[in-house]
Formats: sequence, structure tokens, C-alpha cells
Amino acid sequence: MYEMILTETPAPGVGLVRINRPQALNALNSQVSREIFSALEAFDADPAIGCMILTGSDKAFAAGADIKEMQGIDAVTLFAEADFTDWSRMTRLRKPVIAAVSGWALGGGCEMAMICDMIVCSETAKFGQPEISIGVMPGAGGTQRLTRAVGKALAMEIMLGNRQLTAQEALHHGLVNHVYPIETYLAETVKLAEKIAAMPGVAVKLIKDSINRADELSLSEGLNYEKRNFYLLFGTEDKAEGMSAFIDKRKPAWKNR
Ligand code: DAK
Repeated sequence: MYEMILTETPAPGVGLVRINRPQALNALNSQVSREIFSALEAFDADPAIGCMILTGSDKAFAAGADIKEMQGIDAVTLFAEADFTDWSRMTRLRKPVIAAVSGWALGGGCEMAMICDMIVCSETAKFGQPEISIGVMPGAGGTQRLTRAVGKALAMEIMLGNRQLTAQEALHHGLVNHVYPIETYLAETVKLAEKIAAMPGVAVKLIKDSINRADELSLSEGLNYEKRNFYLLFGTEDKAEGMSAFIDKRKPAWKNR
């Protein structure tokens, strides 16, 4: 069904998408991007899945959008070509996505990791936005998401000076959640995803939704938005089950409803 990605469910409730274009360091051409978005959307719609992982190989998460494909594209084609430009498909996923990054996460690779809700990486991970060195600039969120993550001064240096961040620097500046040895980063990501997948599903979606609003709304609008999502959860079976289980001193059995 897919040619440039692999999918699997490595643990209960966890859907994993692996970018598999090793000859080009997982460069994201329009077919790879389309396959990634479709596979994530399929997991998002699957009631058996509660959390997703997007990963690449140990050598490269993704070395950016495909420069060989972009070389032949003009501005009007780019504007009209939804497959290449519509990365917002990823922002519409309702279940959490964790990027498991090892090796290169450059340009669109770094941007795709940042669209995910969390990033776990190996000690070999290298994050950067080198678009300026090929005469362009980030176009899938780099100037916005990286700046929010690491602050203006460092973001300027990364994007204007083509500075790369090591895994430890990325951890220090709040871009990633965890750094693990290359042998274990993926297994650790699966453990985290499995833990999230075992949580009540409606609450998971509404928490993700509310946190992502924090970047978009004023504090008072955000607090109002949060409150409405909180109220909504009082209509779920999982709210009744969670509170009863606490009082009965037993483990809750979530229905994700
Ligand atoms: N595109 C195409 N091919 C790539 C590639 C890329 N980004 N990165 C690597 N490759 C290919 C190389 O051409 C080479 O292929 P062959 O020559 O063997 O056929 C193979 O992968 C191995 O690469 P290298 O021989 O270069 O490997 P090295 O270990 O020497 O170097 C490297 C690794 C990652 C430092 C180097 O490959 C490199 O600098 N790659 C380019 C990194 C880069 O500039 N990335 C940013 C691209 S611009 C948007 C969405 C996305 C974007 C923009 C808008 N919208 C939704 C609007 C994103 C733009 C970008 O990412």
C-alpha cells in the first residue's frame, strides 16, 4: 500500500510510521509526505490506536524536503501543489504524535518533528534549518515553531547562520523531551507512547487540543478554551469511571467515550 514508509503497531495502542527512503536520507518528497500524512490519518481514525510515533532510521529522521524535487518547481506550481504544501494535514491529527528522531533532522525534517507533539531523540540527533544555504528559508513552520521552542536569539543563529543543535543542546533548550542512547531511543519512545495510549482517549485528545491552542490564543481566551474542554469531559463515561475508580480504590477501565 505504501512505497516509502513502513507502518507497524509495536505495542498495544501504538501506531508507528517509519520513513523509509534510506538512499536519500529520508528526504521528504511529495510522495513520502503524502504517505506519512495518510498513514497517520489512518491511525488517527483507528479506535485501537491511542498514540502515534513518527520515526526514520538511526542515520536520518529526514534530511529535509527533497531538494532534487524542489529544484524544478516554480512558485505558482508550489502554490497549486497541495501534496507538497499541505503539511497542515498533520496539525489536524487529534491523537498525540511523538517524533522519534535519530541522526539528521534538517529543514523539513526538523519542521516535521516539531509539528509532532513531543520529540524523543537519540544522542546522535542533529537538528537544523539549513534552507538559507540553498537560497531559501524554512517554509513548513521553522521560523515559527523553532522560535517558540528555543527563543528568538538562538532561532536567529540556527536559521541565519546554519547552526545545528546537538541532541543535548536540543534538550537544554526545550526542543526535545528526552535524549537516549541510539540503542534504546525507539524502545523508550514506544514505552512513552504506550503509556499515553493507555490513558482515557477523549481526555488525551482534549488535552492535546488545549495545549496546542496555547500558542494561538491570548491567556484569557486560552483559559476559556480550556474550561470548555474541561466541562466537555464531564459528559464522558471515562469521567464517571475515573472518579468512581479513585473512590473505590481500583484501577479504572477506560472506554474512550
Ligand atoms: N534532498 C534530496 N536528496 C538529499 C537530501 C535532500 N534534502 N539530503 C540528502 N540527500 C541525498 C544526497 O543527494 C545523496 O544522494 P546521492 O548523491 O547519493 O544520490 C544522499 O542523500 C546522501 O547524502 P550525502 O551524500 O549528502 O550524505 P552526507 O552524509 O555527506 O551529508 C547531509 C548528509 C544531511 C549533511 C547532506 O545530505 C545535506 O546537507 N543534505 C541537505 C540538507 C538540507 O539542506 N535540507 C533542507 C532542504 S530544504 C514546505 C515543506 C517543507 C519544506 C519547505 C516548505 N511546505 C509545506 C511549504 C522544507 C524545505 C527543506 O527541507
